[in-house]
Amino acid sequence: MAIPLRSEAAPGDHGAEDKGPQEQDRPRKIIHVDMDAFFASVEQRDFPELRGLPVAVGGAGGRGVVAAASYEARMFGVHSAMPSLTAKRLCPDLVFRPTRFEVYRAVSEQIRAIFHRFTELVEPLSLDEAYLDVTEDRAGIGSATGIAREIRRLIAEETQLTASAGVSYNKFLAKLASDQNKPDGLCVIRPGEGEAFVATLPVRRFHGIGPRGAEKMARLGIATGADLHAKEPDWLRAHFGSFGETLWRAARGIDHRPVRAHRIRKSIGGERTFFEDLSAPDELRDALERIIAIVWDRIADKQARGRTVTLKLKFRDFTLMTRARSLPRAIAGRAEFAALSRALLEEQLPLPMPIRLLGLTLSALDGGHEPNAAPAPPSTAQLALF
Ligand code: TTP
Ligand code: MG
Ligand code: MG
Repeated sequence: MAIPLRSEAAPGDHGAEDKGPQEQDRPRKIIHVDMDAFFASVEQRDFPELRGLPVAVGGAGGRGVVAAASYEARMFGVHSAMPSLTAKRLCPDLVFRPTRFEVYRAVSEQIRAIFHRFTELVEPLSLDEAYLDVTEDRAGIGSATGIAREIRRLIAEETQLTASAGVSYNKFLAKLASDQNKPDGLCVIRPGEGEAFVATLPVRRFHGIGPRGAEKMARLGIATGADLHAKEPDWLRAHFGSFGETLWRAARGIDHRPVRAHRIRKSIGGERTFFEDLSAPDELRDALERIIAIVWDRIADKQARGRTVTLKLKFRDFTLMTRARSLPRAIAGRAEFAALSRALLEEQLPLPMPIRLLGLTLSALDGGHEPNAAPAPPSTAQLALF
């Protein structure tokens, strides 16, 4: 049973079905590695005068957003995705640096090369993190924990940056574990310990539960994994639909998703399911703008180029509609991507019925595939699940 922590597959994600039954019983050893304050740490590494200072990477201007915050900045409450003006108010001495994507990308390649010394089963989730399946101990190190230690040591040695790692028997737990002792931390969740570990955590730490999902849960009296564990499957299904089953398993530390290396990427997209169905044109336009921003960030992150934009609408009655526009050449940039997306929506207005989901995809990608491309991250696109 797949456990993508969301209710709908994102465009470009080609399912997360399990391996055959013979594979399912085999306990896995999974490591999740994630760089600490990634962009900000790279800046502090390359500009020693920034070390020890609160640093934010991103646009400092009126509409800028913090992409990454150094741990010094986080002490003031500054974090990723915060408007830069808010960050500056919280931390007047905050130093802003522009993003240097080429450098982050180069470090990302370095760390992926390190991962591949230990296993071919590497699934990057973004530039700074990946899942590794080290069930087969190719390097003969003796334990997954030993491999994680070695990886952290090599990253420090070869990039002069720190990473945190989580070791466990599935992806869901390994990711929670890598976050547990950040920065520069290691955490191991052994077989039998998953359920108890999850019980203590606030549900907002679960990969796939965005701020709005956490809010909805809070309204329903669910703050921690233990609260979630106490709910019956029927109750979860009634309140969360198909996602309820995923939540039931998450509360028990169960996740059967395999680590997927070498994905062939055919598209990049994102979509959003709304808490309340939308029909007012201005609400739809606002929602579209948010999705444009999310999807364009991903396109920029992957440096993808494509010719086709597809708008996806799911109506209240669950009928699906897609409308696409293609250019004879790759889309030139964000403005053109946004203009095509807006035109696709405007053509559909007024809608025959309120919608529950809106999505955008870029396809007909240059090159067609990217070895080891990151899958559509299960959480960030599906920002608010409910
Ligand atoms: P994260 O791994 O989420 O965060 P981080 O590495 O900055 O900090 P942590 O120590 O908690 O892992 O993201 C990796 C990089 O991706 C981050 O440095 C900047 C970028 N990023 C954005 O550009 N926007 C965002 O909203 C987030 C969350 C990250
Ligand atoms: Mg990180
Ligand atoms: Mg990360």
